[in-house]
Amino acid sequence: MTLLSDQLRLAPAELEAYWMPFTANRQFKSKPRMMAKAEGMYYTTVEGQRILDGFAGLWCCNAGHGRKPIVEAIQKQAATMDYAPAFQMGHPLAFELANRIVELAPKPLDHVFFANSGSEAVDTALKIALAWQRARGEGARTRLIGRERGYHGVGFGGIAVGGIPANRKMFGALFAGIDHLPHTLNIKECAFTRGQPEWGAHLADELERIVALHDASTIAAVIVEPMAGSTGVLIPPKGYLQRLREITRKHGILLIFDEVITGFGRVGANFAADLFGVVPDMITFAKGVTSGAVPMGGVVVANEIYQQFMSGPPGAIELFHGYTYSAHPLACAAGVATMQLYKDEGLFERAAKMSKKFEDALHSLKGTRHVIDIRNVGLVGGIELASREGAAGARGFETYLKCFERGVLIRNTGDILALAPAFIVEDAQIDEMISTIGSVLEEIA
Ligand code: PXG
Ligand code: PLP
Repeated sequence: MTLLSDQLRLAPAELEAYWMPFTANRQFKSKPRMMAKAEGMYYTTVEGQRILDGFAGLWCCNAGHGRKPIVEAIQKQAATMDYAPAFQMGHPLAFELANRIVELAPKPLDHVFFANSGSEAVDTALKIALAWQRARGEGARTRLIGRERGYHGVGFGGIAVGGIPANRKMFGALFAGIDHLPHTLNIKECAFTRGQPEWGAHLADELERIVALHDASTIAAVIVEPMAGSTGVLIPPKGYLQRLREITRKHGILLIFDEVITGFGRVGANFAADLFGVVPDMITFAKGVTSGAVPMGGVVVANEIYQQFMSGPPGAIELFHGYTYSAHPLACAAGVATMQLYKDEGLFERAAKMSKKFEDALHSLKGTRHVIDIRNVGLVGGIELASREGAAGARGFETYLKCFERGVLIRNTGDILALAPAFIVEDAQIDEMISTIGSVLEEIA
């Protein structure tokens, strides 16, 4: 059998069937960017062009591409046991991975619920929050608080607490009882800050206003990304997360950190909770848990939350939630091998070490045409461009396309460029990313 994927180029008609996610389908299909191979820091396109990956795929391949220990673990598991039922059964790798994740998580977060993506992880965390409040006799606490410019995936729960207008407006009334904190980006006050801005901790006090409006007895949880990735790399102001922690604790509200991007070394620590010194009640994760090799996500919860459910008759199911593919054997095999590789190669320490060089390189773009702000933490960088009159996002997308033509993969959200290289990135590769972006920005309108 010959497969479409054996061909170098697909005919236009062969591109139709696949409705691509978060993609300009017609633009792509008129000029496809088709990947064929990935190794280390590089992709190769179907035409054979080498592309330096400045974005770890989509914030996920933290150990680099095609890493042998991960590949071999997946191959071995596929040949040994493809699948085991997730409900009322287990397999040792699931327990092993949960233990490895708990070792990395801040105490007292010590139980792991597995899902298959960040979106499912978020849905799971929100449901656990509601169920936990009810289980402890606080069933009136049904409100959930998110934040403007938050991204929590694309499930109904995630878009309800999320704060991206385009991801919400097409999809009806969402669900009731959601409120949002203001986002923390303020270019006027904080442009070109390296790391955490001094300005903005007071924005956390808006939570007190929301609590006063609805009454604490109706609020179950607050969910935020400690560093907002998708909407353009928004770094938390100094003291901001601490204040959110104080206010949520005072009012019996759970605090959820969505660490789908920031987890597993991306910010140069195990989790952003560690870097910023604030421990939430739950952490959602995905992406880096398998270095992007097999889909997986999940939630790490505080011991107190798990224990609240462990009552009732011993034979009873404690939480009516889970996925066919929770703790899928291939994902668990990839996850355990990924944790081991992170440890063996000291990759989180490497991310921390490289972050200084990365910061200096990023900020060298200050003064380049169109650049109005640069933001960074760990191995995450955001470069904000002035928008073209009446064409928001056009300059960012053109920059992304031109960088790709020149062999560097970055990401744009609107007119903000984002970089998030794998932790194996070398100095010269950082320089190549920055010089490519710089030269494209000097050329385009
Ligand atoms: N929470 C956060 C904080 C995320 O960043 C999700 C949840 C959803 O994960 P899944 O696995 O369902 O996609 C994410 C995902 C981008 C980009 O370009 C960001 C994400 C995904 C794809 C692209 O910023 N974040
Ligand atoms: N839809 C139908 C008809 C199903 O039978 C199932 C699972 O059994 C689902 C959806 C949920 O799928 P998953 O468990 O993979 O999330």
